[in-house]
Amino acid sequence: PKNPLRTIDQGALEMLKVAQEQHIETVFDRFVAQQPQCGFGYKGVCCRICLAGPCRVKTEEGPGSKGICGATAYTIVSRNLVRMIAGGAASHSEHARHVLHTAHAMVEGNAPDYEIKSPEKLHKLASKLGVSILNREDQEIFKDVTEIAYEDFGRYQDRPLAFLESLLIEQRRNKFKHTNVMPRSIDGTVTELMAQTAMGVDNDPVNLIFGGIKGALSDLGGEYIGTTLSDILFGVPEPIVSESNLGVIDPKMVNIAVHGHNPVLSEMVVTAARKMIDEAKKVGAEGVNIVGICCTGNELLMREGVYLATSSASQEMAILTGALDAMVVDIQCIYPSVQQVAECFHTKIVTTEAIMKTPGAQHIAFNAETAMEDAQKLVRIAIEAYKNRDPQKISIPNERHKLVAGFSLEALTNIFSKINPNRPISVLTDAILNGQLKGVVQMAGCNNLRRPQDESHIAILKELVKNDVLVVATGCSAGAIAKAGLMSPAAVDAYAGEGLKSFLKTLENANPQLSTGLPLVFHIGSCVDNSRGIDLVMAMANELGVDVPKVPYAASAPEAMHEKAVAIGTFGVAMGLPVHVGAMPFIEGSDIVYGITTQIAHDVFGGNFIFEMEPQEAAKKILDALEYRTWKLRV
Ligand code: BF8
Ligand code: SF4
Repeated sequence: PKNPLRTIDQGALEMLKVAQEQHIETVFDRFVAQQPQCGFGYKGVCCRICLAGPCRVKTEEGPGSKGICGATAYTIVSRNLVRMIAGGAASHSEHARHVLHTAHAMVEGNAPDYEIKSPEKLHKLASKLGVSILNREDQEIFKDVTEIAYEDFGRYQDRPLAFLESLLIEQRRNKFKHTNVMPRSIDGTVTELMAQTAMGVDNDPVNLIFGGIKGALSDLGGEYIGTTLSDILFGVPEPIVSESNLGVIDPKMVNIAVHGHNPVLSEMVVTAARKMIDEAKKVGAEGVNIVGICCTGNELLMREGVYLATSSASQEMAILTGALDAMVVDIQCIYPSVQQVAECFHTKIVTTEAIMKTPGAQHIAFNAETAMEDAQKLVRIAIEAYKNRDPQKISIPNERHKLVAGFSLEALTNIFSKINPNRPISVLTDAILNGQLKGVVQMAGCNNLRRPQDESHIAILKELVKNDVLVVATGCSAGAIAKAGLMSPAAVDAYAGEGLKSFLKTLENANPQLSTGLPLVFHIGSCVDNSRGIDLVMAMANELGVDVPKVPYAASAPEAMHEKAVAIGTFGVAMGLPVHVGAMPFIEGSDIVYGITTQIAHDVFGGNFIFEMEPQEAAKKILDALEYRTWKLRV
């Protein structure tokens, strides 16, 4: 059938009807058209890393069981997996590098539109990195910090990534040192992995996977650079009220979607839009409405309260409303199809980064030096496009839900400190030890249409909160939850178990300064902000006086899709966490690799993958993993 119900997002469902009526092709059609997907690729046993290939593992035994060079299934599967991790690490780190370039331009005096919004975060980070803060100007301190970050990208001396090291507790630092997976530079590790996995090099699956773990730790280092520097430049998120789903697109306003991941430009677009209301009024609109998609949306939601229009699998739907005047994209998770859909409407797609262009779209190169000017140009493109709207084509779903976001670790710590100022994190760990909470789960990751969009996110979430798990969420998992109206205080009464409910109420009562009730789920940010989750685990391990494998904390990526998600899951395991993944990675072609990721990883790092596609089963397995840890903590 055309467009079967492959989403549970009510806003997206409404727009799918429009797509069908107007015969506009979307990701949901293409998913169907791709079935059945290649069995060799799915199992990870297709190799095309040299021109003798492509080779496939066709038989159990004999010459057909290997590639032309003799590479066996375990070699091919692990090389492919490790290359995905390298791709993820490269992506997150490229994002971080861009934030770093902007920060650096600012301290050099070449980016006048940026400033240090959070000196507190700068001082804290500087101290952790060993940068002196006594009697020094913030600009000078920040300069030293950016230099260390640059070293982290390119260091060749045998010293570990400074940002990563500053994030880790001692036990993890030692573990990574002893297992030889501590990266010394991000760029160096990604390059090394490409070399390690090239034709005729490493074919030992254990050595390859350990290389992958090093790559994943570089990814985490990159994420942490991205998160911390963004916090310094744009502010540390604090609880903030906003709304989500496609109904936030306002027919009376000039609507601009900012889509992708990097806040450096989109932050400026928000500021520019606030100043350009009069220009919008001249074309008959009431103002300029910025809405977010994917992680750029999450970044702006967390810091500015910008509406979150939608998440990855439904990105085309924002254009189908007919009321989106421009979509400004930066990098990652942007479907090439947005331009094709936009051509059916008046919507302008504008790319802004040198490494991300799309045929037919306009490109406005973003420069840190001229950021505000560039941002104004972008807003003006949308204002111009507004004039070309076709009122016949406008149909915006009514779906919009209130939400509370902005839970950085600083914000959480602040909330906990109202109960225990000296040991804030003990508020959380005590609640686990005394049975009020079952533990913490970090829900992360993407949409993957192997199951209906958002279905697994929501099903797993409901099961976890019912069982008194405190859920923190990032990326498109947070998006799914927000769009469904479950990131609101109202959802607490409807879905939380008694323990979680009373925990949240206690926090609320101790925090009368909050202008809103606490939500069912704590939104901790974009995908690079998975590093905030790791920061929280470290704080919990410290508080409990144990290493991470004993902390009742798990991660879940119910609809993992991007290479970045593969990297995140892998560092989660290395960090010592049970990591549920609801979309099978391409490793089933090798029992050995499957065993390494589920068993050996556990023996060495104390974390392991849980591959479970069925959401109810997945929730049960996650709860079991938490329960086991809590039980061990108590005995
Ligand atoms: O970095 S969750 S689909 S938008 S990769 Fe992409 Fe996945 Fe969404 Fe954000 Ni993360
Ligand atoms: Fe085939 Fe080996 Fe070349 Fe891969 S590296 S394509 S298995 S010959």
